[in-house]
Amino acid sequence: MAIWHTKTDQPDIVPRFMHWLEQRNPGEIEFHQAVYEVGVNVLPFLREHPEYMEAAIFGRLTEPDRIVSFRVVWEDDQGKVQINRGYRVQHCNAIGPYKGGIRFHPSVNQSILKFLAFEQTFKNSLTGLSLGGGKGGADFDPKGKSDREVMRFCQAFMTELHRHIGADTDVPAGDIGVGAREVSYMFGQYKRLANRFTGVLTGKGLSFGGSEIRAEATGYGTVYMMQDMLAARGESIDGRTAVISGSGNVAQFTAEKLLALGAKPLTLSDSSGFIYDPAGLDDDKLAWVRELKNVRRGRIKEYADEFGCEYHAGERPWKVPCDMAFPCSTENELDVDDARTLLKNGCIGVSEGANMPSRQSAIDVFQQARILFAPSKAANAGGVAVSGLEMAQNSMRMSWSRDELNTQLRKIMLDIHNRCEQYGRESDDYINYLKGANVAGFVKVADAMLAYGVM
Ligand code: NDP
Ligand code: 2IT
Repeated sequence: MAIWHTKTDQPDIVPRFMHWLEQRNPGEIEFHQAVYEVGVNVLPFLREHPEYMEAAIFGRLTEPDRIVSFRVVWEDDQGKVQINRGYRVQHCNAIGPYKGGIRFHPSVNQSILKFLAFEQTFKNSLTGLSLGGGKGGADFDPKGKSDREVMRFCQAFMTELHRHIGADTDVPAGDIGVGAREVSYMFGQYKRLANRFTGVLTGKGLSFGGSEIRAEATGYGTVYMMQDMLAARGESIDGRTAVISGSGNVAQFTAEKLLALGAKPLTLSDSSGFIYDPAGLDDDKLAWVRELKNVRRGRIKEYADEFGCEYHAGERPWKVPCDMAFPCSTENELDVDDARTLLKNGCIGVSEGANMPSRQSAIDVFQQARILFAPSKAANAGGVAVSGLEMAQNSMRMSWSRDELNTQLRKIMLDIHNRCEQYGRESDDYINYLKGANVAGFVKVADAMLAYGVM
């Protein structure tokens, strides 16, 4: 199918574009959703910028530079041969090497990785660093696997992936199911195969090229974004209640930063259910959660048993009354009914730690009610930003201090907030952070693509 073209003055530009995209990428519903979320702002913006339209920049950006898909074969502890499918979506390297996480989860498929890689390109642009967009993963489920099984899987996965990545080509990192353990196994295998010690992955251990603050960065950044949105309305986080979903990397450090700023986190969740602790988490309870999730790899239900609070099996936490909501587990975990419930209960702001956790209909509810809403590509950009700083440190073969990195992260998040404000302020003064993030992220990439000519 030929590349999409239309006249800029057509009123139905968004549905026409989406029709073209859906025909071209049948069945990839998460990818359609992610493109719509950007297109709904960027396509009308093109009316004032026909140079981008004539060069078909947005259409080109919906086609990844390349997708690598490969077989991953490994042996489990019983000696049985297991087969998984691995991918790397190298979406766009217009402004820097492909950069983005690796996800290990049974739901991983091409549509999910295309949506994540597409989002990553705009997110990475927003950080102000020189980072292109990519994403990878496999339909491997680390749950219930022994450390040795995870190690053998990671080594088998990297045995193919290593030929497609490199410190100046494509730099993967963690995502769902991929944390310090998995990054270490993959980095070790890359180093062995390539016989090179380079910054080819981020999120590494501190003794082998990792960066201070990388583990904390996504969660901290998600809270900094909420802090900046509240400040723009002359308000603060101190004393406010927060509902958090997830209990992995992003959720844990969202809770940690909220506590440091005087807020009260009330919930955490995993794919089995959520805990509601009306007394609020504290530093000791959070340390216990860290041990539960990162060392023992147990279920969040155990928190309710340990600290004597409510556990809601098979449910998400959005019905718990709160001032602020932080979805930090996965895509489409917050729907239109959840959004209405949050509003009814007095929620004044949402900052997305996960990627695309709110459905479009939920976003519409938040924006129509004029509450604060920071979309994932702005709110969770702190993680990849500190990955960018890890790459810079690796290139220099030096390390910055924790304080230095936290100061840089804080400034990057404030700059992102301000870029969203610059492009997203509406006639009634409401800051549409989604529009701001989409347009600001697009413009930088689009200008680079225009400069390169037709390719
Ligand atoms: P983790 O693997 O550390 O934690 C994931 C958490 O989400 C777990 O509590 C997990 O529960 C839950 N979860 C995962 N899938 C589902 C599902 N289908 N339904 C319900 N719960 C689910 O991952 P991260 O914390 O790193 O990632 C969380 C989100 O943040 C993802 O959307 C990721 O893309 C995004 N993100 C991560 C960044 C990072 O630096 N790590 C950076 C930017 C965004 P269970 O254990 O039961 O599966
Ligand atoms: O979604 C994301 O931004 C990540 N999983 C982190 C990517 C990175 O390269 O640090």
